[in-house]
Amino acid sequence: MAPLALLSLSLALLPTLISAHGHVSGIVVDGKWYTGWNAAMKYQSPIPPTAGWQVDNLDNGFVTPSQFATADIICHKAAKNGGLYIPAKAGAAVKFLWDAWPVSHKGPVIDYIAPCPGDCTSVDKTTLRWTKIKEGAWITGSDPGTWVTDDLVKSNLSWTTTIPSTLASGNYIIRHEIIALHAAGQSNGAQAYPQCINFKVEGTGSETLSGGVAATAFYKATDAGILFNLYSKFTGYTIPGPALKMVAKREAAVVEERGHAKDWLRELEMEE
Ligand SMILES: [Cu+2]
Repeated sequence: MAPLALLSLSLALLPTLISAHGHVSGIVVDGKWYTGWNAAMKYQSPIPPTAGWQVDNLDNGFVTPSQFATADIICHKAAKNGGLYIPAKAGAAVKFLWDAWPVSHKGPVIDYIAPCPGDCTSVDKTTLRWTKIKEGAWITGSDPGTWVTDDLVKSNLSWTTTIPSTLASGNYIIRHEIIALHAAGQSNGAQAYPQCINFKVEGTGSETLSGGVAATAFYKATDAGILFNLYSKFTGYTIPGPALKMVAKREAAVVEERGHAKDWLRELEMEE
């Protein structure tokens, strides 16, 4: 009866897998792979240290608008500091690899960075002040239209951001976040999935990113980009959160040969 028992076990697991939202389980910098976090690691003893912050989301859950002013919005639910760092040069491309993402969960993808005053492996997350370095959301169409999350899914569940090249050497956390809008037409329906990862940045720049914003002040339940009906006719979308910060000398729109891509992707570009 063993094969049958196994079969029914896999059938029991199936709905969980289908509805899984995923985690950033890996990060690639300079062709090297680093472990992010996967909630299943919680069951390992001892829990292995990772550059990705530990998140207590075995339910693959999310942070709701009613929790946007609480500490859970900082690095996801009951997040604990990651114990390792990913070494990266200022200006390096950082690729976040999700282990799952449902295509129905369309919405913005946003990256923030915060310096750690000292050690990111022990910093009090509520003291972190974040600067938005990349954002993307609506591409074209409506009801529901095409979104950067569709590209994320098509790119083998990956998303790439760039560490500002002007950044001073030091310890930083990148907060990479997807906000799913499939239920955002009703109040408290948007779903935030923030993921934090520690980086040890090495560079020749002097930018120290003062003037960042606390994550608990990023979003309000009634923001145009939070309370938003994906299943309606619309011609635009306002990405929530603080403005994309100009860390470098120039901020450029990255348009990438897409007809209506103005709002698709904005990223800092450096002038050498
Ligand atoms: Cu879901």
